[in-house]
Amino acid sequence: MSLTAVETSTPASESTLRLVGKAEDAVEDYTGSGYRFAPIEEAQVSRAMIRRYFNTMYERVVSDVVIVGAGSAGLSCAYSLASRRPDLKITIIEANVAPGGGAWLGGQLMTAMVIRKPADNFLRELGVPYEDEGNFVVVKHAALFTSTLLSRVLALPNVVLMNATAVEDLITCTDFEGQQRVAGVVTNWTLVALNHDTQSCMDPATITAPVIVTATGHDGPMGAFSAKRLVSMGFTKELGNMRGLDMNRSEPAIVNGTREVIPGLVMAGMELAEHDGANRMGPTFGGMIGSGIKAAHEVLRILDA
Ligand code: 48N
Repeated sequence: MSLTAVETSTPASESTLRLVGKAEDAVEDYTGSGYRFAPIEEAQVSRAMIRRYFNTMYERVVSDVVIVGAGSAGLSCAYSLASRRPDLKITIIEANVAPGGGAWLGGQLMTAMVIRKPADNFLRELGVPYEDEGNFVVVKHAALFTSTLLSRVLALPNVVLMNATAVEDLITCTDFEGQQRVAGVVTNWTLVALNHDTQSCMDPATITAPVIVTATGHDGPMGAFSAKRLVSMGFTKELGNMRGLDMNRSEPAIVNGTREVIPGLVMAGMELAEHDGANRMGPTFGGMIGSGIKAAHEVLRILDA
């Protein structure tokens, strides 16, 4: 095996010249103990991550659309928007390390996911198999829907997902007509956002965009984040507070109610139930899909106005 020095791309004083092999030394041999990887330097791994992450962060401080919350509503919105408008720079901010929100399970930790018609159309668009039960369909495991949706969203070149990142506040401004509007989000890494009372000030960063979609859900450590912030900022008098479970009332109310709640801010999914005081629907997800798609239409209405 010919050995060549691999120099990390740092000044000679810091570089760690190490003798490693070359890519052609990699061997995929499962027959015995002959499997060999191409050589690598630790610095190459760190630099591969750092360069991409911070280049993306730098580039997306001005986005066309920011979507807060990568649950079923936020991801349905992201897919509908990004797949139809490849020209739009869409940045998804998700507080959890794992995106997907509450859509990894059906209900009461059971795995099958119920989706009422006509939201099954979206499953066919994504290529998610299901069992047809007449008025509704069942995806055998919620993770099959959510992982397929997530992979389709992340495969779109104009979408960036910043997970483990929290929206800590909304950016507001006064537009030319003298109207207050939302103009972006204030962000921090979630572990920082959850620890503000353990350190002195750990300031955030910002991402500005002409339209923000907020789909932060109704539960979890930051559920209904923007709805609550609109109240504390005085944009909204009080929270409507989500009502009891009524599947037949809640799903159309949330889909049809998805809208620009204040200039520049479109609200979707279960966060809207908290904002409007709509009923909850429990373990059926067609309303989240429909609300996400409606939010995408709202974004295009605003951007194309
Ligand atoms: O899945 P969720 O919680 O929210 P939705 O609206 O996409 O879907 C709701 C749905 O799962 C239900 O609740 C079902 C239908 N049940 C209804 C019922 O009656 O019980 O996703 C919200 C996402 C989560 O991943 C959060 O981590 C994230 O939003 N999030 C945030 N991300 C960034 N910054 C924040 N401040 C923030 N707050 C929440």
